[in-house]
Amino acid sequence: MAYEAKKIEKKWQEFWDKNQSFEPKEDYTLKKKYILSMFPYPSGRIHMGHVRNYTIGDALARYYRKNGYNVLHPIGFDSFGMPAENAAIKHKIHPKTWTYENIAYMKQELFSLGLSFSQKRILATSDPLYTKFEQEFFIKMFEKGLIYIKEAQVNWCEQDKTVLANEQVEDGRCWRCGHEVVQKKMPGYYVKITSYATELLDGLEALKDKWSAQVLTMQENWIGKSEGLEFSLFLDEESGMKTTAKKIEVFTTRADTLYGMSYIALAPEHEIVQHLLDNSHLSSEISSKIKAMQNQSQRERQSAEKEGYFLGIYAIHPLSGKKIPVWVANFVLIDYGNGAVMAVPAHDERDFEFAKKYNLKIIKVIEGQETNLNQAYTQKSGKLIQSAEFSGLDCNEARKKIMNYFEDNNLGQRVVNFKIRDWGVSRQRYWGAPIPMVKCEDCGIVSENLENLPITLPDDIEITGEGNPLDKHPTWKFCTCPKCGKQALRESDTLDTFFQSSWYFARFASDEKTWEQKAFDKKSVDYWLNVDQYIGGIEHAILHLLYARFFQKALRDLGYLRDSEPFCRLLTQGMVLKDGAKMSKSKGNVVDPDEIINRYGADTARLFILFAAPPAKELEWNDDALEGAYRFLCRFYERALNVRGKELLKIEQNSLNKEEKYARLKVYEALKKSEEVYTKNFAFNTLIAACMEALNALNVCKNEALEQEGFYILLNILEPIIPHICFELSEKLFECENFKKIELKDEVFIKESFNLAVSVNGKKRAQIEVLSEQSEDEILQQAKQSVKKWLENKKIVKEIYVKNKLVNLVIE
Ligand code: ANZ
Ligand code: ZN
Repeated sequence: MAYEAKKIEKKWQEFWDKNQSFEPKEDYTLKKKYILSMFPYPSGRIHMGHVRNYTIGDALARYYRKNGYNVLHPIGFDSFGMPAENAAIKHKIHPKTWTYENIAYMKQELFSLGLSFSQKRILATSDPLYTKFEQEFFIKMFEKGLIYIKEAQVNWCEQDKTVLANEQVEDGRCWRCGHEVVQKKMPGYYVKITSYATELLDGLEALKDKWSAQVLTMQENWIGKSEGLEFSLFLDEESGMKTTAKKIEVFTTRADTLYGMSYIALAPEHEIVQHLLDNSHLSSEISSKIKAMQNQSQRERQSAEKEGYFLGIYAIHPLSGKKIPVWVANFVLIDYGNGAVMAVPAHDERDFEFAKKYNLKIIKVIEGQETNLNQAYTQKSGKLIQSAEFSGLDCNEARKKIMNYFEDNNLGQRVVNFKIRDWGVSRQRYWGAPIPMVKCEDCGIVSENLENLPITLPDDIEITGEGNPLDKHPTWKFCTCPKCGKQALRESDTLDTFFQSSWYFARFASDEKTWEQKAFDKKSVDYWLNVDQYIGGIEHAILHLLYARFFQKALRDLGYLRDSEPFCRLLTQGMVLKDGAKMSKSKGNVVDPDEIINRYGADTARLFILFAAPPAKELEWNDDALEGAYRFLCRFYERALNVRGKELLKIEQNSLNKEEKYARLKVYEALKKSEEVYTKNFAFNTLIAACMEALNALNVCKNEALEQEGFYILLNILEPIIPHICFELSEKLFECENFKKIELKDEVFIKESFNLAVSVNGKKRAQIEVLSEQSEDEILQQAKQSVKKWLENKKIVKEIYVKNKLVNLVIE
């Protein structure tokens, strides 16, 4: 009987379907595992990256289910977003139609892979029911001050005609379409992620060894905690006349370099600069140069040469009392610290470059190795010089002393700054969750009443790609004020789609029978959360994974959830490559999973993907290896069908010969490895290799009882990876539809050993103990080691090994 993948896979998929084999149980006393692979965007078809992501998750879910856990393994669709609108423009199809057609197709694709997802908890984030609770969270966060409106410079993508969050700008370009991002001043809603900055940072500690170090570092850098001193410099009297401000506040992480300050640099948007511009205190030439700087994006400024202008004013050094010139400079950021820098060219590279260009003083205050000043000495070691009473101190000690001095004398204070910025969530798009806010002439900005939720999208819409279709809709935005009942205007912006993906894992954890009534059913989310194992791409290291961590904490503080971290363990899978490049439509190097499944079957696709590389590493596509995986399954199937007897025969370990013991050992080694692979290191490739080895060993000894036991165990180990064929064979061989857990037998692992005499030139010099499965090479190595002193400076001319008896080494 040949291996008919199609037939077998159809049969078992129907069986699982009919038996609802993968639904989570409602018994909350059972030990649980929540296994989640990041949900897909419904772009139309699944790709190999999805196959990899979901196969890894499925293997884990099946493993735990088989081992007696109550397993939650859900799937959904991240279904709002721009591609649906682009499709609408291109193909004249409604975004909703396009999205839900894609979902239907991809669902069928996913289930054809034999993925053990719950069927009852499938959701799409564009479902009105999902929007309803999302809007509820928005309103609760708004009321709590966790969401606010501000007019600010935003990243604007001309191509997509929408605002982008900082996290969505990659190298100055739109993360989605690659178009250059420009700066634009616009009002919008912001999520106060910064109020959780400390907790988001501190929480990383507990994730060590559970999340990849790379992701942890990326989050740490993005949050960007920085401790230093904030202090004021007063303007001298003459300068003070020119501007209403009397002082400049600066932030420094290097208080030890205070005596090396030789100029102050202000951001072009700094209020003092603005005041000088507005009151014509600067020459027209300099004014226009500064205005040009203001119009540049942060990105342009960073890549441009350092540029700045003396503002004609001076500040007083707080310790020395010296006059310090104040400049405007393009490298100072307005939204970091105080938008002003005490510049120390001797010890900071940027300040140095600027000072060289404009011939400003360079005052060395830390003794470094080098004597000349061709570059800044930026190391945090050395003794202070030219620093009044602090001279002679080690710079690290001096930093503390100087900060203490400032605090003791009310000159300044220690502060902590973060690089992370609040998350702008307003998008001028149609296919998104409407922001549930209303503008009333009398009441101002008011949130919708909860009983009016969800605020849904109108279906009759024209999408042209220009402007926001919701804003242009003839009637949609006209509503009544939830507070006073007067005519009012609905907010026409929709939410960033990352808002939806920030809480879907928690929605999955809630019993679907309560989905209509509430965001979360407390009992079920407390049981299922947090996610025990999350699996997804490294590209989400900051965006999604940071937002989700924030949401978890915010929803905890709103009383919805209990835990502080959403994802207990995180596995970031590597990319799928072909010909060395990431598989992508634009490169034209994609392999369609449907084709593989049609040609070889889902089990072949699954086996190949888990065998080709460890999950965290990149996976290079290889047609031969795919073919190889298929041939292996054919052989495996045919061999298995030779096994006789439905009841496992008893095996007497002592009665086995050497080959048989070896084969049994290989089977049990694979079994032992399986636990470590499924629960700890996910090295599926090595587990599959161990199973192949065991099969080969069984083949050699041809012992019926051993083969029977061997297949029983191997089917058990491999079921999470190649489920259809394993279910089919265990039904055929053992009449079981489920796999019992098999205990490791110690006696199998007792390795047989024997003694060997080791002679040099025929004279016995040592005796060694070797294991029966050791190779001749290994035995000879061990023998030579045991008679090392007789071999010193000698050349071995002959090595004789008499199996199980002796080794003789002949030397010159
Ligand atoms: C004096 C100094 C001397 C500094 C020195 C550094 C080295 P992190 O660590 O990233 O927080 N700075 C402060 N505000 C700034 C702004 N708005 N735009 C650009 N630069 C700004 O960086 C803190 C340092 O960056 C601060 O410490 C300040 O320069 C600069 F040898 O002060 B430092
Ligand atoms: Zn009103």
